[in-house]
Parts: sequence; C-alpha cells; structure tokens
Amino acid sequence: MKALILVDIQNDFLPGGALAVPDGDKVIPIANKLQPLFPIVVATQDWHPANHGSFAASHAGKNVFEQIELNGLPQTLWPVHCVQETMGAELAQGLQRERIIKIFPKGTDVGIDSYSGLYDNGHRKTTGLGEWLKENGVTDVFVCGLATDYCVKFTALDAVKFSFKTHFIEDASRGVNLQPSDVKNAIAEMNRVGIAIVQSADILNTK
Ligand code: VGL
Ligand code: ZN
Repeated sequence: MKALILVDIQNDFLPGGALAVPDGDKVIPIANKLQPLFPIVVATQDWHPANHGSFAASHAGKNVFEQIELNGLPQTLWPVHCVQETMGAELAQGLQRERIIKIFPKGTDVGIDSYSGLYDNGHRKTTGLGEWLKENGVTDVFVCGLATDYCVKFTALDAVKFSFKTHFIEDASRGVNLQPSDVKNAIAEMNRVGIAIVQSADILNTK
C-alpha cells in the first residue's frame, strides 16, 4: 500500500511567509495532481508554540540562521514561523484538503525541534506518523513538500528508519538553500541511503 506524505505545505513556507521557501508555492498544483493517485494521503504540519526554542526571538542576543545548542542538540535559529493557531501555520490555501486523511503536527515541544514528520530531532519521541502508516498497511511512502533540505529530507530519512520503501518527489518539493548547494546535497544524501529520487511525471504516467 502506497502513501503520499505532504510535508509542511503551510503559508509561512510560501513566498511572502515568515520563512519563505523560494518558489514554495510551485509544489501546490503538483501535490494536488498527485493526491488522487494514492489510496492514503497524509500531511505534516509544523506547529510551534509562540516561544519555541528554534526561534531566534526566543534567545536574547541571537540572530536568525545562527547555530546554537538546544537541550544538547545543534539547532539552527529561525524566524518565528508556524505558530500554533496562526494563519502562517495553516496549510496553504490552494492545497486540496478532501483527501488528506490525517494531519500530524510536529515541533510542538518548546525544547526540541522536529524537522522530520516521524520523530523529533533527537529521536526522543515519535509524532505517531510512522506507527499510523504501519497500522494502515502502508509499505511504500512518497515524500514531497517543504523544505527539501530540512523537513522533507528528514521525513524521508526517518521513513527509511521505519523500513518503508521511500521515494522523494523532487519537482513536488522546494528547498531553503541557506547554502547554495544544500538542496543538491540533501538529494545526494537521500539517494545514498536508498531513497528513490522520482519526478511527479514518473508517478502520473505509470498509474
Ligand atoms: C522547516 C525549518 C524550520 C521545514 C520547519 O518545514 O523544512 N524548516 N521549521
Ligand atoms: Zn519549524
């Protein structure tokens, strides 16, 4: 059984948002086209408390994109984004909702970030997504969304750890590229651990 995982397709990651991913909005029509081809569609939602430890604003004297240590883990500091119950945290306007069976919030604990949709960054707690997919008979996952070099990559890597056959849909994803080759390196890293790098057309043409 195949599942499509839509990662963090939320207003704050779109152009004009608090943590805009360049061309982030381009993934929306592709995600919409893909949804009907999967028996199971789920979404992750970055869902931070207002004082989350990943926000530069939560640390006096620290700037956005600086690295700190947060409860023993390296942490990049971000602008305030995806705060619970705000517009920025909502799934993107144009994203079809009807087929999304379940939404998995992540990054809800102040003290730890969660790039992956399956585990927090310390692999201390799960979000329930991996277990839920297993319980629903899923064997293959297709991961896409925002951002390729953070939440999409770590979701795909953790899906492998959960022993799903894992696919990354490149054109249905966009990255932040804090460094210009971050997306390229993320894709290489996914490829190295056996994740299939696919295009939406490969899926649309074979089903
Ligand atoms: C993300 C940085 C901080 C993402 C979330 O969705 O890729 N990146 N929070
Ligand atoms: Zn976040």
